[in-house]
Amino acid sequence: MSETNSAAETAAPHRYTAAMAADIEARWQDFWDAEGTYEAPNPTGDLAGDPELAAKPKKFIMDMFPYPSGAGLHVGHPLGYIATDVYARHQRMTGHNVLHTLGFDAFGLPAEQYAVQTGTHPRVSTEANMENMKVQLRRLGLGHDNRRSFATIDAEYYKWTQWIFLQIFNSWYDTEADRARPIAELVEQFESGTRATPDGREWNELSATERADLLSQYRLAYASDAPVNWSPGLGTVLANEEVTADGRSERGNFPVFKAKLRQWNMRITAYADRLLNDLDGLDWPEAIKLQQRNWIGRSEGARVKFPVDTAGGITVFTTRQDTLFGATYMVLAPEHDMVERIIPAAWPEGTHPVWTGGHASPAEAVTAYRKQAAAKSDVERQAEAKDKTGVFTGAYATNPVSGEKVPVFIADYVLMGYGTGAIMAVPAHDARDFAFARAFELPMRCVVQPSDDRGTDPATWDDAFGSYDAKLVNSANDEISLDGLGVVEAKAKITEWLREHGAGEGTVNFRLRDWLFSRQRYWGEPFPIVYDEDGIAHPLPESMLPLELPEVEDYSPRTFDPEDASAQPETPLSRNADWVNVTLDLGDGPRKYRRETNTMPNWAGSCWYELRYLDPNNDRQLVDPSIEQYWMGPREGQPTGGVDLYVGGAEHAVLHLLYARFWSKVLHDLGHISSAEPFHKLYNQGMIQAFVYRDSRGIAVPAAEVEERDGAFYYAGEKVSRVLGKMGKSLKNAVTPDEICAEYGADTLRLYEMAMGPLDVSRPWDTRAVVGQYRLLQRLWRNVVDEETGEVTVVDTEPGEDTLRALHKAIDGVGQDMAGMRFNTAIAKVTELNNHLTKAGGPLSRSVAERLVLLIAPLAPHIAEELWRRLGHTDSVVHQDFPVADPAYVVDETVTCVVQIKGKVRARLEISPSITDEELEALALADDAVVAALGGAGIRKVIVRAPKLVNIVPA
Ligand code: ANZ
Repeated sequence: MSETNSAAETAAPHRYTAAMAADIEARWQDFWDAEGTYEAPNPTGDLAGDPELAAKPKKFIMDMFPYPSGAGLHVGHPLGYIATDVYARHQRMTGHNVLHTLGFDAFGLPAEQYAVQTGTHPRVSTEANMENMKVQLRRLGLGHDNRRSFATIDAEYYKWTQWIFLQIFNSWYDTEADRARPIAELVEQFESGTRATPDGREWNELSATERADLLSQYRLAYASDAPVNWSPGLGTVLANEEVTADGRSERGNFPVFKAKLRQWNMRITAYADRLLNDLDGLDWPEAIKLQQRNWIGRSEGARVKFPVDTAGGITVFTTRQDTLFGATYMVLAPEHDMVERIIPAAWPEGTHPVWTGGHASPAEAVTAYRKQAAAKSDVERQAEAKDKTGVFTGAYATNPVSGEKVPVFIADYVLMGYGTGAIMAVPAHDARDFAFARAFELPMRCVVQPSDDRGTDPATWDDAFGSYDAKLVNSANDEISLDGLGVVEAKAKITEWLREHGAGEGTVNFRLRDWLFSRQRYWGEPFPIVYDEDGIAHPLPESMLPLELPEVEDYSPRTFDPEDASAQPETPLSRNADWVNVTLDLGDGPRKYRRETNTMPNWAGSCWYELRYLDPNNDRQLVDPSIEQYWMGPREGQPTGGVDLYVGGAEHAVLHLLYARFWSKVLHDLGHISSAEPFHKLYNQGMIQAFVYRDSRGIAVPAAEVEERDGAFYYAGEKVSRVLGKMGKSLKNAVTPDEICAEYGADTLRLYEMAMGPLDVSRPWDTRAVVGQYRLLQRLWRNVVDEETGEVTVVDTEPGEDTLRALHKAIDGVGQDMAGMRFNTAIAKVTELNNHLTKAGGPLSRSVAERLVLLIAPLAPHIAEELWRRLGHTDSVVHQDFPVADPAYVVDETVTCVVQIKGKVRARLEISPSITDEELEALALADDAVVAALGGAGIRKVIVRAPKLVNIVPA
């Protein structure tokens, strides 16, 4: 019977076809649901009383949960979900109690924008989208514990999101104890006088408003009037993390302005050090750790005070206090509030005309320059290659070590939100200061001896000398000399001198800012906060939670001209007077209150969902502590606890992952959870890319209808161009899992997605290649089932030596690959074994057939379940033991294959002499040394000469 013989295909009644796959898959999916096959038991009380569970190690496996978008899934979306499912299934078969489920992240801008576009209420469209996605996902045979699934928009879920908000609101960071504590304990300190109020008055002398204001300087969630990112085009304010490097909104790409608005913030900065230090104990990709470290941005330096005759002094933050003798001018951020205090009425005698910008007075110059600076984003202001602009304030300050008078400028390259918003400029050693000093003809002094041959006169230099690896010069006064010291020693010495002279102190500065936590949106969690008639914020008591989002007619955000920075945001909830104005009894009798009308940002719901999976129906606690301890508690190798494996896209490096870590730490400090980190191991899957075809006008044409002729591409007779890009509806290249399931079955789709390449590398989708995995399953089927009669063909005799070797080698390799998440090479090995068995001919030994089925079960669970049952078993394949290799058969003669990249040998692989070209190619591309040598570069061509040589030509 030949595979290419289509007559045979239709003739054989028991052949594995798409129709048979559909039948098998639907049947087992129903069965698994009905049986609760994937339900993971929780410990009930003490584990000691549950010896069966106590004997099993636990594995908590998670995916970054999806937004229920209206577009539905394309084949790129489930890549990670299939991978975690394969891994989870293998873990189950190796004796773990596995928790794996999937919820929906259903609040937030995308869901709301879709609702606005389609004119339906966000709840209606979101729920419809979730239903649709659930159907799509169920078809893939994902082994989820469905009892544990929920959506962040479920009131029973966001009740606890609100509850956590109140925990954060009701706590403060005790820097001495280095942890969050209940705010009531701070109030006790003020009451008893162990902590003084800022102006020394007694606590009971303060008015209610004064107390509230004071406490809000400590609370971990607080409202404040600070300059925030305001995007009129989106109609809402945004967190720093949601603003792109171009200073626009990540969502929608609208301009973002700095505006002073009263908003809620989370004091994530209190945790900066712990967020940084605890990264060390996490098993995360180094690249993500680095992004978090950079985002937190810890800088060690000093604050130095430069006296100003007219107004006290200006304090700067510097990381190069060693260069203090070289500070020849100062710069304030244009918004700095010292500016008003220092400007004189008129330009001082002899002011350089370039410094005044042509303005008649300092006040005029400052006003004009501020206007210009306000129109720019922080990113634009910091762009390196740009001409430096600024203006003199007319004031001078005194350099505390050189005693020199230095002019004070305002310039937009100094940002208000960093350090103290003021710098000492050292033009000889800082590139930005150098450019500014050149433009404004300011003096420069070399204080670090250049290690190259440029000499010590900065007037002759082309750029600043910024190296740390050099010695100080020109840095002495009557009391102190730094000359001859290295940068590190000089820093220590000058810092000490500054401290002794009350002129400064060593300090650590962070780039991290507090997290802006309110949005002018409808589709989010309402804040459990009301305001009394004096405007004091009160938390709702737990008994009033959840505070449900009211059903309203008009949920649309109010948006404005994207360029109109002066527009004032309007919250959709504020339009509902009945909901906003309420009479409540918060413990002191019925009083009138006004509700907070902002909503929480879409990040809130994903900040703690891992905890709710553990105990989703608990209505007394967010999670039972013993259950949390069981699944997430710290243990050997996981000092801060957390989920055992978390898989998702690398785009969440700072936002979600930083916020979730912060919430974990607060809940941990307050004693609600034992884990101090949410996710112990993080893995970023690659993307499934797709070819985008464009016509001569540059418009994308339907990829499925493009024909290839002699290496060129045609659509409707017209030649089109082809590039690799994202997959999506708008690019007309989306392929849905439903199409592939209909054509081949879900098991084929699963295998194909896992076989495409190493999981963490992006790969192009190729529908034509899917059939390769379909053939594998057909051959597997045919090795066990007679296609004519449907009878199982296995025999009870033991296999020959040759087959035992092939079998045990596969068992050994596949087991290791599964545990290491190298599913592509696992598939290559299963294929190799299956081919060996096909070639050997004759009926399979039962012991071989069973182990073959168990090997493929994590990858293709439906066909495995079907074959397992046909082999006579009455219990599910899902909880069988994964086969164990007999070492005696694993060692085998191998040959060495050389892998070359651009002709250079990069790896040597020990492989079986009978390996096929395809298997060898997969192994070579998955090899660590090869991946490293390619450094993320794409691949143009792979030449394979099995078993000796693979030659890779990078793109
Ligand atoms: C003097 C100096 C000399 C500096 C030198 C650098 C090199 P990081 O490492 O990112 O923390 N700076 C301080 N506050 C600033 C602000 N609000 N806006 C713009 N720049 C600011 O950078 C710290 C350095 O950035 C500080 O050290 C300061 O310039 C500048 F050879 O002070 B330095």
